[in-house]
Amino acid sequence: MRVAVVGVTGMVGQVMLKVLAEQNFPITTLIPVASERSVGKEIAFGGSTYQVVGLETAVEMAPDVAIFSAGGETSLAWAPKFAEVGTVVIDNSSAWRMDPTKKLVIPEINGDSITAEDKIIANPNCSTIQMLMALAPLHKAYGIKRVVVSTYQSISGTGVAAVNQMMNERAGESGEMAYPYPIDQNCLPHCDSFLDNGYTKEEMKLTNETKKILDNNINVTATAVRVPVQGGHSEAINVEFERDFDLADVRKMLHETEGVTLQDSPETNTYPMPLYAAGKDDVFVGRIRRDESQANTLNMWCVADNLRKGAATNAVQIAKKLIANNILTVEMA
Ligand code: 11C
Repeated sequence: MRVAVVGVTGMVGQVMLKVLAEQNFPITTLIPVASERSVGKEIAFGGSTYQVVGLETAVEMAPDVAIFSAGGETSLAWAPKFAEVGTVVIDNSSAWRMDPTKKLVIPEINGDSITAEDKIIANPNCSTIQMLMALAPLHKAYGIKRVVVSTYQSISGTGVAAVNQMMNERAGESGEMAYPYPIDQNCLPHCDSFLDNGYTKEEMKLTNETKKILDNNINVTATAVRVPVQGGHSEAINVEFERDFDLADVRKMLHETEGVTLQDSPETNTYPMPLYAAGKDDVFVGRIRRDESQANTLNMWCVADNLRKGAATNAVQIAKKLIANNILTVEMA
């Protein structure tokens, strides 16, 4: 399979290469794609070296799959050009997520909805993916009415400029600011830009993407906060169900969910933390307890590597789903 990775030099692009290699994705040719200033750079992958090409060249090569992590504008302009030459595009940006003609996919939840007609497939936002991995099995069992979520999002979600800002602050040096304020020793209740309703785009992604992926009847209200953690997003999730639940059943269900790891033993201080989720593909869930202030309501804590299951891993899993469901066929040597 000929696979283009668009935005290969970025943070998500680099993790994408790692995940493609780890998951033994059947690549015959890698097409690393980046902006003009990176064209010609060499990328090592799977024992071979590949030269970075520009978008136009990549379209001419008509890859089987193109995984985009190059920002919304690039996706809007270029994904349709790849689709026209028959490439299936898996897009990490927010450009196509809420387009009613495009599928928004977490493979474990709605991966089987993809058909051969879907030429541009959207990867959800990182904070939505990890929350829904934890909520999907519980929705099936008890029916979710409403979710109140507060996020604690790492700076790698913003990109390399934010990592540089925090490292400069820690070193006592000045430099380019990715945020309007210092991030080290601080928390910014501000992820992505503000909207007219007073929420941020990041907060509304949690609301709108949940409705599109899981159930349009679920109401979500969110507060998204940037914290001085380099990698891994955490979420405090309060969820109200239609029906009552048993805590032991909830734990069992999450324990048995593929892609979810239960870490929930207060007696041994066992709970998920971003430091230990780094480099892992699973979503970690713990601190599961009944909300004693309201009927049929649960509190939990959920952590994942935002560049892995929140971005690269989910995208590669979508590509694998296309193969498993015979939407893309791998030619045997
Ligand atoms: C963050 N979730 O952590 C963002 C990063 O809509 O794909 C990804 C933004 C997006 O700030």
